[in-house]
Amino acid sequence: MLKNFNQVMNAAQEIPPARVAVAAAHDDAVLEAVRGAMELEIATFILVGDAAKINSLASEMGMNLSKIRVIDEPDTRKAALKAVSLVSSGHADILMKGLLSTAELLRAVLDKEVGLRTGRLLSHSFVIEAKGYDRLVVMTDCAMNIRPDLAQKVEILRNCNSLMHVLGKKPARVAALAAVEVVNPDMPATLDAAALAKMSERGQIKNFIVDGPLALDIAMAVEAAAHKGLTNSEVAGKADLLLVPNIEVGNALAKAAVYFGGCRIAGLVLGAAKPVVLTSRSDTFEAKMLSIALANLVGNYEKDL
Ligand code: COD
Repeated sequence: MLKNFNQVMNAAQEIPPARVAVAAAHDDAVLEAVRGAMELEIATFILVGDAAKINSLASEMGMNLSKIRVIDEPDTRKAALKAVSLVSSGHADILMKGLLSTAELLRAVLDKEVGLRTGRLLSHSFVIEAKGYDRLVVMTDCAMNIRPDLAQKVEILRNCNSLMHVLGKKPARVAALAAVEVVNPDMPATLDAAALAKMSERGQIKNFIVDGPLALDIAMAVEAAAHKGLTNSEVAGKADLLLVPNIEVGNALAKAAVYFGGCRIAGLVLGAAKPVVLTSRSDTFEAKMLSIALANLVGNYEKDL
């Protein structure tokens, strides 16, 4: 079981390095992550972006680019398509977001010609390391699907299969998040959460134990669950995975974890032909490096499936 990001980094160093194609790589945090990942030998890189900016940033940082292929494409949309095509053509194993918007990168991933579509729904997962917890906690979907319906929430969970396997959480305990623990027709999130819990109970969702609706405190704190009398839930207080109702909740939750909680975070798009490293542009180089390590572990596991 991988209980924290140090264990994730160690595990990633034990498997072959991934070949990563970076879209719009002309960014200092991206280049720091590239340098860090190469030093730890968890990845090699092809950088697509504004080559003049990449070279000048690298020289300011004292970074040696001699072992890295740089493809000059200053236009971010074209850089995204080029990086995606390097992955879909087998020249790279993982796609990584650089200095461009999430929507721009995702549109390239969904491109009908060169994209990484699989016919499945693609979704995003954050993994957070929160102080005081004995496990890494996954949050999904905080960045891609804006307002998923019930069927899409089931797909979003299924996309987490490999990630939860890599983290050693099978079956993973899933809290379908809402604001309360009772079904309230005025709060649509509670209806989906209750349906997902029943689907899980009836075996319609494999590899996960889902309970909901659950508020965040009840999902994460055993004492809070006991206080509210939720002592017979298999998930309350023990959640491994937080399934959020929509992108606003997810985005705020993930950013609160980083900015208020000081958590380390990693982010991936799952369900595509290959894993995609997708963190916010403002995330640290460490978050990007942790995401590369995790993406490599997930990709390495999936190649043997
Ligand atoms: N999985 C698989 N296929 C998809 C998905 C998905 N999640 N989303 C769209 N598609 C396919 C559709 O079936 C269609 O064939 C094509 O892509 C276009 O669909 P649209 O018109 O809905 O797509 P877009 O380009 O308008 O939007 C897709 C985005 C992923 C860009 C959009 O959902 C989006 O902007 N998401 C939020 C991203 C974001 O801003 N995140 C910020 C937080 S960091």
